[in-house]
Amino acid sequence: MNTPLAAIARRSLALLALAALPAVAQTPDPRVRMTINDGWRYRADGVEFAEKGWLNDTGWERVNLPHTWNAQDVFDDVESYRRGIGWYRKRLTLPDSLKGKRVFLHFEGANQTAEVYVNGAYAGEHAGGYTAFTLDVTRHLQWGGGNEQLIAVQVDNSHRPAIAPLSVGFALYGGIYRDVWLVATDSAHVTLGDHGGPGVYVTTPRVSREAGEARVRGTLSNDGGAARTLRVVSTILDSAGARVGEATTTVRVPARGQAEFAQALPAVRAPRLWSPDTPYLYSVRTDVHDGDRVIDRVTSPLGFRWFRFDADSGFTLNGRKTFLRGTNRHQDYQGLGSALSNQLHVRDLEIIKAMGANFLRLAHYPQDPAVLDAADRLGLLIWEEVPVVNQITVSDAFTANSQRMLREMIRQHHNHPSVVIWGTMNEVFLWSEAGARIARQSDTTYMRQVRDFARGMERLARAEDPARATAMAIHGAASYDTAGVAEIPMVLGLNLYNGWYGGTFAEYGPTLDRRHVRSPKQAILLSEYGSGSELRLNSTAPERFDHSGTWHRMYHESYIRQSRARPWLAGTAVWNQFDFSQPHIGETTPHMNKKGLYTFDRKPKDVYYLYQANWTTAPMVYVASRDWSHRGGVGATTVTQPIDVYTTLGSVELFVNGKSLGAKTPDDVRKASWDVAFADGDNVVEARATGEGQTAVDRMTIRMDRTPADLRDPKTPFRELAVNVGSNAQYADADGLVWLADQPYAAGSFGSVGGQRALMAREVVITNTAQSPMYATYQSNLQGYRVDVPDGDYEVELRFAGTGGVAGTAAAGGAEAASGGSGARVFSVAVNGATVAERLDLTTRGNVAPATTLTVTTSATNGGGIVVAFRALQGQPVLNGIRVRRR
Ligand code: GCB
Repeated sequence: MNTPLAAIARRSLALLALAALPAVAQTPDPRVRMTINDGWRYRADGVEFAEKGWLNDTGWERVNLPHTWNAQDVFDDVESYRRGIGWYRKRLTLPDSLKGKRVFLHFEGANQTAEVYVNGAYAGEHAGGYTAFTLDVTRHLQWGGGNEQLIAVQVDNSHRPAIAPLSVGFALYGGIYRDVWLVATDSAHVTLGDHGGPGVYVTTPRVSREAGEARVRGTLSNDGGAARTLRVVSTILDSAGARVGEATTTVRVPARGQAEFAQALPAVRAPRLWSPDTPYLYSVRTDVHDGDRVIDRVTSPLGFRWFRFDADSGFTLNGRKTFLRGTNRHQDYQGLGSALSNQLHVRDLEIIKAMGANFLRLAHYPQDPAVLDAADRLGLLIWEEVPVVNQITVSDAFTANSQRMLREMIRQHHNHPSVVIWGTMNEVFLWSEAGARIARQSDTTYMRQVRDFARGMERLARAEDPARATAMAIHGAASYDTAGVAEIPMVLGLNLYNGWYGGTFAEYGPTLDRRHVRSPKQAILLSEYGSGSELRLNSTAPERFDHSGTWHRMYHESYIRQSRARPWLAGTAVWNQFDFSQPHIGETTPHMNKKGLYTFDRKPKDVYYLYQANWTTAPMVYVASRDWSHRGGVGATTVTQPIDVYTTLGSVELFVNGKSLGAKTPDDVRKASWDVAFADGDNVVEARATGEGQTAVDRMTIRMDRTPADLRDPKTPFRELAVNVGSNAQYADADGLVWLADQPYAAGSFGSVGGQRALMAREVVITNTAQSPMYATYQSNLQGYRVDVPDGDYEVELRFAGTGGVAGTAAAGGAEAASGGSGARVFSVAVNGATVAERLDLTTRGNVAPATTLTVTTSATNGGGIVVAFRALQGQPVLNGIRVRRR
């Protein structure tokens, strides 16, 4: 026990032993807390005199909080979403009972700057969109005449060089997007103005299986005109609410002043330890007494646990080596943007927990208090970080704001036993100071400035909270080492995308190993890894960047395997649990990052069950084909394609249409695979898993639309064929059609003539279609496309998209696609010799690629099938999709 605290503890009036404590007294909470989320008025853009009572706001939009003005436009707009000012107003009637009390407004989050006015007067402001702030508004309140108050808040999410984040791959949704609280207290109270924090801070300096010691420190404020002598009673309650121990301290608080207190609570014998498996929560109730009256109360969560990060042994919790099985979470949600209800926040954490995770990185910013509460209760260890992402601004203001955010995050979430890591920054060398994406930093001055900034953040985090580890996440750039930045945090987070943005996933393990050698004193955590996937893209020959669910699963299977082989690794965190909005990115679905294990509207992708099979123990089996339940394929009588099954059990047998394909033992990532000969139409697939007296069954129907290998095979009269041109993956569209993977033309079948498979550049946004995944790949510079249908009348649909003003990149298996560079693409199109477009102009500027369809009728005669021919006039011809239907 350190000496000053010991002294304080000795001065405490009472340190009671457990058994002696009477039952907990049910004194009501003297503090008034209520949300004021409902009935706001909102208006976009700046409004003069918006804070004034006389301004008529009846024409403003009615909104309830949480609210963001960007829930939709992050997807609508190609160039940008609205970043600017929004005004909120609310009229609030206070009960007479609050007269004479101190009244505060507590904003859980407003992105990213907020100026608050009460009854026309400026009450305070806050910069930074992810941390809470509390304002004492007592002096602005008006009593009498109905006690109606006007709260007006100007929120602004414009780019500000002095406020992190600067350039990011996620939407900076503007608005008051978390709860707002009204808090009323006695004129003497636990201090509320401490960086938005609770004013009471609980630590557990010594915890073992035998005893858990808790300490409480805090500050009392006295806003009255006379000094007061108050008693602070902190009581440990167990999860059933029974008193376990308590400490009382007398504090004299000067008039209009503050006084600190510190208490050492009696050690809890044989404490129930907190861990992800048994998230046992005590709480500390801190009551402030004035004579017989309890005048204020703050309740803090308390969990007894201890942990350690170590370079060679990874992470240890309560003395046991624990691999951090983790994931990352952004806070946005389809249709809502960042304005989620607490229930949805909690549901996200339940999804993560049900996957078997024990660790969650809140990337890239502090999240809703409901998230931290849920992590405590469900048992998820937390890495929380401030939004210093990609780059810094070299300025005193940026440094001061970043440090303030860090302090706010730590104080606000300090008491949560789930938190083990405070993160200070993410990939800070991804962009240069000037805002250019960089591979290697060459500006040594900037590098030194970043290092100094990082050191400042590190010092602050360690001083604020010596009980937690610090971390930063870095990417592959050498600058972190040359600038001396990588060595700063206690835990080094690596964001590795081998097998997605480049290389193969087999390179992941060796990359980790090199870092372990290079950073022998730091615990290493894989803070991000992931690949993108669209629900309806799948492949029998998956490859990097194809966005197929198949590659997604292979990627994660490989990372699970390689991570497991490195016992020194502290843990891993998937990027990302949920698809999230990423403005300025095209890929397969515009403005979306599709690396989620779940979709944006919270539907599990097949890969989620890979994790569940590996990370949980309850009997489960899952046929990993929900994302590929409608398949297409080429075959003479049946189509043979793989089926993967994940299970926690020791053996699994697969039945297709009632016939057993045999039992298998799942491999090291709990997967068993079969090649299945699918019949035309619906196939019932059932997996039955058994092991240790347990069983689990999963059944689903897979529809197979077979295309005969020979399109003129009379046994299967030709009806329709659709091809996802340029792609190795097939695409099942929402209208019930499967666009097959592309192939080079083979006589009797279909395919491209000439051409190179290519992929839209990442920045290019495909517009004018609901089927963007189909357009993300194409054939470039092709001469033609052939489909050897039998003689007859046909409708031919050709799907095109320009490629934006940027060069496309080669699809993984293909040659480098030459592109029009300027985006110029003009060519003629002929179908069976008839010109259907003389000058098809797909020239596009900027990063926009509108989709276009050309539908024509034609006849196949004399066994010639359908021949589509292209002739370049400017740039190179492209084709993204083709569909041929018999009339
Ligand atoms: C990263 C970033 C993260 C991105 C992710 C990606 O390294 O830290 O913010 O979203 O990569 O998907 O590219």
